[in-house]
Amino acid sequence: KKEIFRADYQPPNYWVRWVDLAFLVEQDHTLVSARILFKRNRAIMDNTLFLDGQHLSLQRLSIDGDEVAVDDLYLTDRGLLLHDLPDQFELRSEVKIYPAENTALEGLYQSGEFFLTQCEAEGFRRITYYPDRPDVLAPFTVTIVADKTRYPVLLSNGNRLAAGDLSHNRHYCKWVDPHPKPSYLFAMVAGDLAYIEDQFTTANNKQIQLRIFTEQRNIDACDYAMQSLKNAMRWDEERFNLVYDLDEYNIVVTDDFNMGAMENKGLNIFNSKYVLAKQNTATDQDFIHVEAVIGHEYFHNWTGNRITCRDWFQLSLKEGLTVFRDQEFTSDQQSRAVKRIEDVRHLRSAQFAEDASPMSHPVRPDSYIEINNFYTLTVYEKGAEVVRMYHTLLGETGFQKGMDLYFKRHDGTAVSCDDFRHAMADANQMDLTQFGLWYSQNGTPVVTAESEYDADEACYRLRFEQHPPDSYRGKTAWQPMHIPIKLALYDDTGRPLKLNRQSDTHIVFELTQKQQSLEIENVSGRPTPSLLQGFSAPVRLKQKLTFEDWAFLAQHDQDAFNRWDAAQQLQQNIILAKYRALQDNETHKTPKLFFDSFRQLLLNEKLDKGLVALAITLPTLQSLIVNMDAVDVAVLHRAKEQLVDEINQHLQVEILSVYHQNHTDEPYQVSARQVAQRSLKNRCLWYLVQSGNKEFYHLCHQQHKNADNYTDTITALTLLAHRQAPGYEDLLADYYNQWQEHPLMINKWLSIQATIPAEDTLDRVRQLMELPVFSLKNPNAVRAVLGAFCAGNLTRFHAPDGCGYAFLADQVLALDTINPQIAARMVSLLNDFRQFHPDLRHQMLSQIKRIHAADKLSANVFEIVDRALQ
Ligand code: BAL
Ligand code: ZN
Repeated sequence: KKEIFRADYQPPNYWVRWVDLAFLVEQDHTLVSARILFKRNRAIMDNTLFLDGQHLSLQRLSIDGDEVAVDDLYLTDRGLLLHDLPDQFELRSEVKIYPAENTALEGLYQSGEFFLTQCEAEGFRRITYYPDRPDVLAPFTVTIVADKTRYPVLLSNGNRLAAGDLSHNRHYCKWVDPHPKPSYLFAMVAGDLAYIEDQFTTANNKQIQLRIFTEQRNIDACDYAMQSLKNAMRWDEERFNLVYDLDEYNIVVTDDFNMGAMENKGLNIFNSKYVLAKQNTATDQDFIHVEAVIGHEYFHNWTGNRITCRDWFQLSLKEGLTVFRDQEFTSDQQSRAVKRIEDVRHLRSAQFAEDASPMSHPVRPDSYIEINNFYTLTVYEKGAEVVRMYHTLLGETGFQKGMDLYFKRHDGTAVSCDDFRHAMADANQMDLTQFGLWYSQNGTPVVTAESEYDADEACYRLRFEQHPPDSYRGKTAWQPMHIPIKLALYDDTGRPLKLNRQSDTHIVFELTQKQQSLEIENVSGRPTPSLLQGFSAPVRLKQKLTFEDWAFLAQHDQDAFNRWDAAQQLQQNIILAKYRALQDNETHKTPKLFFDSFRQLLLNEKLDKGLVALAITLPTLQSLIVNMDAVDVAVLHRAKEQLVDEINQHLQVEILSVYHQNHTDEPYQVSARQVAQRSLKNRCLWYLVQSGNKEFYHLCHQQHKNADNYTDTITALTLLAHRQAPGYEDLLADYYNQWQEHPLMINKWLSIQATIPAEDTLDRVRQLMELPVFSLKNPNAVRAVLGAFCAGNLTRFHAPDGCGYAFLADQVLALDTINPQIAARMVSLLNDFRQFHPDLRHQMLSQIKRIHAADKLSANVFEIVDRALQ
């Protein structure tokens, strides 16, 4: 289990000029023949070459036509070392692989009756011997030969060049990808798949053939994904001036996938969760996720594929940037305010937790044992925040200038995060040296803000100070970062003040020193500050605002994000006050101002309803825990429930009326307006059902029965099941009978039950895992049961007797022999052990130790538990 360091990067000894691959696909094995042209890297005087290769059965190998006996090779279970090589040579090899036995879902594997690949990050080495590293780029041709009846569809990257019949009922298909690419972007598929097709005409008037392939039973659920693809292609042309560069764009859908989707050049492979969506099978959120992930993979064509990563430490170069791009796409298609709030809500609960955990790492990590453990919220979501900060500092025009220069300099190459930063800096003649710390320093910086109003001078001063995160683990002393703080000030009527000579009502203050002050003159009364608007930097902001200040901002802030955040702060303050009171056996009385503020938001008809729905949604336990120490989960849960009860006591009439106002019989559409309306309505229903009142159970049953869309049906079913309201078991049974042949639908059914907050849920979970619809081999099912139970049912996972932790550890150990990537994801659910009460923390740690001590742990799981114990 070797640790790999960023500082040890060496360019390759040999480049690859050309790759020809041939696959002979049989039911029980596949023969892979490779012809690879190598050319020495003149910058390096070394004529040895290491070819990665794992789980390959080497049949033969030749160099420039000379056969090398397999016994004479330096062959290990990691690859093949070649010596004394000429400056240029042709390597030919033939290996045998067994895709049907590949449960790790990396390399070539089987899903249902078809074969497909997943190569990022290091799956290609399970297909053939190759320098499997992202800085080796080559054009590929691929020929696939297979039985025509079993595998009528044969796909690979690029454009289809030829196809035809062969003897013995076989056929072949030949693909050419002219764009040099690293091996992680290779893909192939062989199977009996149906498809839908469409065309897209690019800005330069080229017709692109678009196809989505899936098993026949799902063919009617791909239309939304196809429309999303066309929207994404148009959007990338309009917003970024980026045009598609092949004749074809193919997407293949599978139920068996470790990730969400994969951006292989010209041949994306998608987890079915992010393609299949119909009115009666997908929620609004499912539709929005489909659009976002289709966009994300498409956007990778330029940010990831045309310009790729020099090494895996630079992963955020493509992922942070592409997440930023998909966030912008969704913001332009849906509600910008809602999208921003949802993204930040996720960042602050989950990424901040990662940043504070033993797995804390910089956006550009310095070392890893298993790269798959670094496809993290930090690399992706915090990486996207870093890109967003360039945008905040440079503005849209400056940012686009930076992007243009980035493409001009680096198209067709493999580069680093620093190359991106330099392009942004040079295009704008700006010094972004200090900004580079966002890539190298781990943890979430803390910013404190204090204010002072001088009535005599009519001057308002804001004093900021930045502090290192507790989890900082760099080798050098922590340095102050370049932090953009977007801000506004409001007078007591809620009007924004003019902050400078240009009369701007908001500015971006650049905090670059440890302490720094901002003075605003001609301020005629003490204003209320709205800091870090739009969450302009991924920091923990600590400011001394009163309950009244937060209520004021919740009512007046023109920045939608900060308005929502103010409402959250009020809710959080109350829940924490109740938590402390419960611990001290006292009662806490919620101030009237809280209910007034809540009512104002709930009944505000001028606001985006999606924003109202979010503003009246209480913080999740997870988002509270991340800001607390020694958490007693059961007490925290009770504190939140108390607040829900009080909201119901004070505002049930209003909540019911908002429910009815928004419960319309308009035909279903996934429009931003309707999505917002449904989210508000269903949040109201949540409150009503939480009251335990039979009348509202009835209302929920009615919604379940009469809904014309899956959002309303599944919301009602979930609410009834979570309350274990009369009739819920029958509804669950009916659901199972209707959908048992549809894995995505069954996964939702599994998740609903895994998140029932009842004493016996763990027993239920164990029973669910015995059903034929569940398999540890299927990552979506694992996430739906194990992931949902451990991350979405905190009171049960953190049961005081530790049974939740022991259960997770058992499953991790079983999974590790099947699919180490998914096992590592699951064991990471113990990573926030430091946040909890010692009674819980010790039990979490003892399960981590138990896993650590197990025999034959994968590198994936080992790295996570080993870090936890350091
Ligand atoms: N590159 C792995 C999947 C994704 O981020 O698109
Ligand atoms: Zn990506």
